[in-house]
Amino acid sequence: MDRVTRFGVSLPGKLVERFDRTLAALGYDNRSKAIRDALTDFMAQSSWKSGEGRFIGSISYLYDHHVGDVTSELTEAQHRFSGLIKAVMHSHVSHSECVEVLIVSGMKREITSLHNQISSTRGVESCKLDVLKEVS
Ligand code: NI
Repeated sequence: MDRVTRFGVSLPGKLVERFDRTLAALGYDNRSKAIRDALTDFMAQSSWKSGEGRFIGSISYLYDHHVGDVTSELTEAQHRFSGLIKAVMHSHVSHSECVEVLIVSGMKREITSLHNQISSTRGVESCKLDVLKEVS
């Protein structure tokens, strides 16, 4: 693990109170771990906004498998982006609905392209991209 650096941060009292309540609700027992997690997420989101490089993340989506050709269209998309997709999880969450989660690792433009393709497929009700980290 990297060497630990201590630094002081000045924050409004009300923000600290809200932060501590949030930590308690989430089960954190110290601020350092929560701040580390928040900073990591902040940096992943900002590098995603400004960067063009390689990223690791997930694309999760819910669809009704009875609608049109949704199943074969999603399968086609997965084959087209097979170099990007590291793992696929599928769950039959109800009689008609399926949820899939794709673990992706690759160039931002490819991840964006796959996300847009899945989001715009007829039958997909909800599609979410979650970026975890920029790969250096
Ligand atoms: Ni299913």
